[in-house]
Amino acid sequence: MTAYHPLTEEEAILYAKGIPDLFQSDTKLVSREIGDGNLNLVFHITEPDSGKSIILKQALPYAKVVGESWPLTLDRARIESETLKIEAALCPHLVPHVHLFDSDLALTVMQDLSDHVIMRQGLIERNRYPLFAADIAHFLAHTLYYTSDLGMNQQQKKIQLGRFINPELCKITEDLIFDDPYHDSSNNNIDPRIRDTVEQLWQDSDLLLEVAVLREKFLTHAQALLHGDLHTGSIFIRPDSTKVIDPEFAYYGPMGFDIGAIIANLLLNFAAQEGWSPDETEREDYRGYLLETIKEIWTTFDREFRALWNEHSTDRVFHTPGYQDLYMQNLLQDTFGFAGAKMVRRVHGLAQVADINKIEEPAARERAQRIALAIGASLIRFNRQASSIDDLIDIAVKSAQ
Ligand code: SR1
Ligand code: MG
Repeated sequence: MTAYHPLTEEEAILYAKGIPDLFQSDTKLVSREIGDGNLNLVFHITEPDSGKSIILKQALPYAKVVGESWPLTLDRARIESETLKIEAALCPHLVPHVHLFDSDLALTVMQDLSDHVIMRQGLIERNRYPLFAADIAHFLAHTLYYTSDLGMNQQQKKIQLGRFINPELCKITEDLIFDDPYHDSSNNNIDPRIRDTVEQLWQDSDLLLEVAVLREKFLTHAQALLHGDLHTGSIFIRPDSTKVIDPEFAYYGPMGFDIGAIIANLLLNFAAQEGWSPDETEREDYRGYLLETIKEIWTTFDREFRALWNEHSTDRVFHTPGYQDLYMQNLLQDTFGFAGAKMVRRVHGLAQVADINKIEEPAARERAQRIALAIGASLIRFNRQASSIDDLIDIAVKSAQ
């Protein structure tokens, strides 16, 4: 047993050499720490002789984005590796393969996906991913259905839920998404150019009420095992392949939180096209692609989720006439609300997004921030009236005019 300590690049090589059946004995390995996220170390280990490579991901005992003053449980590494295994059993082609998990070092050894790109960067470069909508809808339908009371034994679900109580990571979400952006919190990072609009949100009682309702759902609605942080930085992508990574925020929560997260991040890129596509035709063309993708995600998810329910749910009461339609409508409404909350937090909260922040021209960046805030706030205000994914598309198009 090795006592926990953050590995150096050299130690990561020694660790990798000790993994049975992975590399040749006495081989030369090269190690690079490439973690660019908010929380963890990520070592990329390659064997130049064979071209083989792996990733060692190690949790730090604090939030890297803030520093050692923000301690953070190492148990999130266990939650991440166990979630990846559940997801792999349900959709093996959509997650990285986990070779092993070392609980002493809070370290997961997994498949190297560097032949893919992080989707946020791919979208910033205005690439298109023809399989993405179907892939992510399949991922959402299968992971959410099969970990819920609809798709698994309800007693087993209660036991499984106990393995995914993730209080510290949930607290981050409760604060950074459902609290800080709605008052003058020191965690916020408000661009002075948009402070007027942000302060208006703090006075918007209709909006604040909806955020309180959404927060309560996040706190209490243990519907399914969520990924918990399903933004476009948690997806590795190629035109022919989608891989969902990083489920360290996994817990039992409301399904719409995951669906809303991915839609929110596509809409953030939609807003950011103000800066990335100076040519109006090109901008509207790419925005059209993003909106079509969102629509396809929801419609495919809805179809697959209902099919799983119709074919596999054995609980008599779940087949009560009208119940499924009501359930899916509630899910759509939650998706609107959580998508809105996920957008607002990325504009002036602690953790923002490159789609917007890397726009160099200040006026274009400001326009993107304002569009993102307008879409996010509208989705939150409107969420309980939503009846079709087209309502979301309308809100996005109107907010960008
Ligand atoms: C302190 S962690 C900040 C954010 O990074 C993660 O990706 C989550 O979205 C979290 O809210
Ligand atoms: Mg992450």
